[in-house]
Amino acid sequence: MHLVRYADGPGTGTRLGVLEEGVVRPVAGVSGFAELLQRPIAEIRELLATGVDERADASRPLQEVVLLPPVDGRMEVWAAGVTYERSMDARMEESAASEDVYARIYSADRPELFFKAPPWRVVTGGEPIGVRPDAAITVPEPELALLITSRGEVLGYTVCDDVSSRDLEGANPLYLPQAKIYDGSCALAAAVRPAWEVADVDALGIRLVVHRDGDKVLDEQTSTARLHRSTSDLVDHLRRSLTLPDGAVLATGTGIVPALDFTLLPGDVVEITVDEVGSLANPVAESSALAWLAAAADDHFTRKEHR
Ligand code: DO4
Ligand code: MG
Repeated sequence: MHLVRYADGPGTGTRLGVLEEGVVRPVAGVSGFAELLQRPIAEIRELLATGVDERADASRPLQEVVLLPPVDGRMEVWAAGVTYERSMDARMEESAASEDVYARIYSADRPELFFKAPPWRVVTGGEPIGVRPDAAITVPEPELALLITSRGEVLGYTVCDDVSSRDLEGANPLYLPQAKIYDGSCALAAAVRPAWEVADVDALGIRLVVHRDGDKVLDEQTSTARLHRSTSDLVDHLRRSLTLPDGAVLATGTGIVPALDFTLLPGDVVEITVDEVGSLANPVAESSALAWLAAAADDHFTRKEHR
């Protein structure tokens, strides 16, 4: 079972639904994840057990709805960095002048956590991710993402692409916000797998494939077993002195970083799979092609035109 936020017609607003075997059923009276994440997990589970509208005329085949990113309201997307040894090694290589910054954060008690996106800037499967024209090296970062409630409980998991301009951060770590936050830099799979359905979050395979002109130009794998921090520790640090009234998405860092001579190009397609959680596929475009996102925040059905 997955949870999804979706629109099922122009001007109808959004709904929260349960997706099973290609059919979406609405959860009565809930319009998105923000409303859900204000509640304790026990209450959410009760709602999902009793509040799903089972009437045939309320159900929709998956292909008839517009799936939306699983973030809305006052939710925020945050991300952790340098949580895998591979990420530490890659940052040290790309930024020779400040390599000890990365070695120190990898073993420090306090993790690197950075703001990634407000809900309206997030794209989902089928929608373009962006490369900045002023960056020479753009990479996908395939990450397990947690949906956390306002109380810090983990509701479920989804797939995140923390698209990043590698050379900007490599030139100076203080460029991190520009390397990480721009149009098309944050993609989240629409479908959220409830945490209680995932047996062991510490042993999930993650795969990244980049397709270009009919070839696979990148095909790499890792596992959350290599994550150097616990998900509960990351959530705990995020919530220190930070109120999250509608909950948040927290991406847990990448364990796959391509070699330094690799960059994404417009026309590529990035495909990420996290075992038991789901998959995410996005075409790559110049970030200037993502200007429609701001308008799509009010008219969800228009997103269909950009897929
Ligand atoms: O320090 C830069 C960010 C690293 C990151 O995003 C990651 O390790 O996933
Ligand atoms: Mg990352």
